[in-house]
Amino acid sequence: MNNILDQDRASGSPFVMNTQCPFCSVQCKMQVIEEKDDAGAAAYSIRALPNAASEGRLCVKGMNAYQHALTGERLLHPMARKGDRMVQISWEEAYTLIGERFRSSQQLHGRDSIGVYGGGSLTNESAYLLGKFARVALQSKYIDYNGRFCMSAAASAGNKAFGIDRGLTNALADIPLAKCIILAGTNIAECQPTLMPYFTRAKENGSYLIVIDPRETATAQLADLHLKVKPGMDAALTNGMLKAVLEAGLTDEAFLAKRTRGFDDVKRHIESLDMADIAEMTGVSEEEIRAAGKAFGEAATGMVFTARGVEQQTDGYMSVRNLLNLTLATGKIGRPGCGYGAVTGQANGQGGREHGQKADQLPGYRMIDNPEHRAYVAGVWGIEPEELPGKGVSAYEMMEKVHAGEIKTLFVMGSNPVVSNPNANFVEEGLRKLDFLVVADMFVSETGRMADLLLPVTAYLENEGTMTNLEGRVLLREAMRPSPGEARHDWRVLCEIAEELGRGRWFDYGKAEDIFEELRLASKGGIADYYGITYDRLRREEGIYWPCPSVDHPGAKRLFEERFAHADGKAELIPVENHFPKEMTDGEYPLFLTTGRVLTHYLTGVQTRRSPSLASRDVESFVELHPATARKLRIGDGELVTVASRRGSIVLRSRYSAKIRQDTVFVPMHWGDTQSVNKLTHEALDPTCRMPGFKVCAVRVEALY
Ligand SMILES: Nc1nc2c(c(=O)[nH]1)N[C@H]1C(S)=C(S)[C@@H](COP(=O)(O)OP(=O)(O)OC[C@H]3O[C@@H](n4cnc5c(=O)[nH]c(N)nc54)[C@H](O)[C@@H]3O)O[C@H]1N2
Ligand SMILES: Nc1nc2c(c(=O)[nH]1)N[C@H]1C(S)=C(S)[C@@H](COP(=O)(O)OP(=O)(O)OC[C@H]3O[C@@H](n4cnc5c(=O)[nH]c(N)nc54)[C@H](O)[C@@H]3O)O[C@H]1N2
Ligand code: SF4
Ligand SMILES: [Mo]
Repeated sequence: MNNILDQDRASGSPFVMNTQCPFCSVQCKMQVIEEKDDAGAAAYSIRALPNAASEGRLCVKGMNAYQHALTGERLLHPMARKGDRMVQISWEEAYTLIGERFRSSQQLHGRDSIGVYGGGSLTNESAYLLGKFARVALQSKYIDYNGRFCMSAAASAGNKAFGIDRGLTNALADIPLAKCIILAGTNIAECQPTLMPYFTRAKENGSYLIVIDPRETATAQLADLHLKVKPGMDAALTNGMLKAVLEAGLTDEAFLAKRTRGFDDVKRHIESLDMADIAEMTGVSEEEIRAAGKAFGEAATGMVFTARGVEQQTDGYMSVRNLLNLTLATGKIGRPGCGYGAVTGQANGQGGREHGQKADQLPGYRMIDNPEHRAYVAGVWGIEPEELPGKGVSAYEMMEKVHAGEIKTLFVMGSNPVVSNPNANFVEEGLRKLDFLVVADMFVSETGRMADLLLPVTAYLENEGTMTNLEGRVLLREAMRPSPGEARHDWRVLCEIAEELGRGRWFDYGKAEDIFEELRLASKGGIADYYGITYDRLRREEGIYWPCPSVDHPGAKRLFEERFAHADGKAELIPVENHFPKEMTDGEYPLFLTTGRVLTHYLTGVQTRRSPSLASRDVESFVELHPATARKLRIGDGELVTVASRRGSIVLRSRYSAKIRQDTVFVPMHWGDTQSVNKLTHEALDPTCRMPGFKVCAVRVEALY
């Protein structure tokens, strides 16, 4: 399909671009139409395009995304640090500088002195290439990406319980068929707004909706039952729901016997727990816990969704596993209207985690410490398996290595780590110690401000490539706007740096599709098998679910209808302990802080703070707190307050809300500098998936004046 309806811009006719939203994981399709008047002034309009996931809807972020891409604040030229100034340099000078600095870093301090830090906004092609770049061009083991903070708990839980990690185990079209739905720590109304009609349709069909969240969010307003849990207590709450299911005899014994292993241990463990204790710990009454467990157990069909509320915890992996225990114990998976979904966050949060940006993974979800997997990928890349480095460390642990001086050079592509890492003051201190920091971005982010070299890259209107949405459906994002200034595509920058480092023969691609062709091969036979997907098919069929092992395979919409992905075909249940957050409240820090999102901003806000229509709705951060809590602290509504934890303090404006628990305050994550909430968050990581506990720490709130 030609996505230029009329290229004759000189004649004043509109320039029509078909593309996909750069923000969340729904990946709504749209048209951006540019019209110029006689004086050359441009006006833009947006048209939603029909698309199986969004069904032709767009949210306010998607509608206004073009504003950041077209702002005058884009980074247009490579810039290098000269003293305390950044000066424009040419790409040739930038590559020469990288060549010199990377080579000297590795000669003096070893190959692993260079770290690579990627992101879930990158296309599959760039994410795949970034993994290959770290392993083949730099031969460093240190690569990880921001998805560690996003998807790692659910990904590990899916892998261990089911043998595979795909965001949704079924298509979105299954949602209206579910008779009971649990939304745990997921605020879909603000974070994936165009998905809401799937849930309202389910409700119209008689579905019972349970929302688990310490706040009454826009999503919770749709709920039949809202469990206003204490932050960090989802594992215990789920134990309570499992107990209710057991007490009412609502387990699916036939399913458990035939399709799963491990339930007996879970049963024994649940029987040993006391419901009154669980109610006390979680702040949810026994009646409500029983009502939730019973409603889910009794429903003929049901689905469970989790997002960061449950996952960004120091027991995120186990909390998700417990919700998978509940799904499996009631036999609600692998048939219409049944399944589990980890609601993926970033535009390519799904694809970005499948093809090798993760410290321990190679393309197609192959593992870097598995000799067969290494041999296969080395074969595709044309190197010896021994040349592949081993497993690195997770994103925040890379920051610890930066702080400790083990990583001396850092290459960041598609992330703003100084704002998005927990314990951000420590991270900032570490980044200042680097010998050389390179940031490839469309803007000068907070991390970019610290860089020695800034590389301008292209945005969603300019950069073609594939993205995998939250369902595991691969989509081709067409893009055709010319690059502004000297901005280059991420993948091209990687190829050119590899060339500079004398590794160009492994990075010889003319266009994004050439990289995808290699990715198909590299993923072939892996868990996330893309072999059967081609650009031609994507243009014809709109989107294709993985695994798709051959070009005549339709793609797998619903997983686990016959078997799970473990060798024995069975899913695994394990007992989960009641867990408390790493940092509890006390006299000095008496309130729980939880963090998250608002509708109109995206992640660290680098893009949305540059879109006037979005920025104007929330121009600054805030702390949401219950009026009763505020009155005790003598804090008025809309007043400046300090919010302090053991790690730092920030100044925010108070926002009263009777919708939040009285022992909890909420701060969004979309602002940096003096409003960066991660200056407060705790550095403790989940022991299995290395996810930080972004969703709970202890704070004190005081009036500033
Ligand atoms: N508008 C907007 N949309 C986005 C994004 C954005 O930045 N802005 N980011 C995208 C990305 S990358 C992601 S990962 C997703 C995130 O999507 P979500 O995970 O849905 O968003 P959050 O606001 O981080 O957290 C969800 C909810 O968890 C609740 N919560 C906090 N602590 C707990 C707890 O202990 N238990 C439970 N059960 N709930 C808790 C919060 O109150 C919040 O309402 O959104 C994507 N979409
Ligand atoms: N306290 C707290 N902290 C959190 C979270 C939370 O809920 N609470 N959530 C966590 C989660 S879920 C996530 S996903 C992370 C995200 O955190 P970050 O990784 O910091 O995400 P972004 O703010 O999207 O930063 C992406 C940067 O990449 C740039 N960019 C966008 N697209 C591209 C591209 O195609 N190429 C290149 N080279 N650059 C691009 C943007 O301009 C921006 O500067 O934050 C985590 N941090
Ligand atoms: S932010 Fe998400 S829901 Fe909104 S338009 Fe973009 S992809 Fe769609
Ligand atoms: Mo995320």
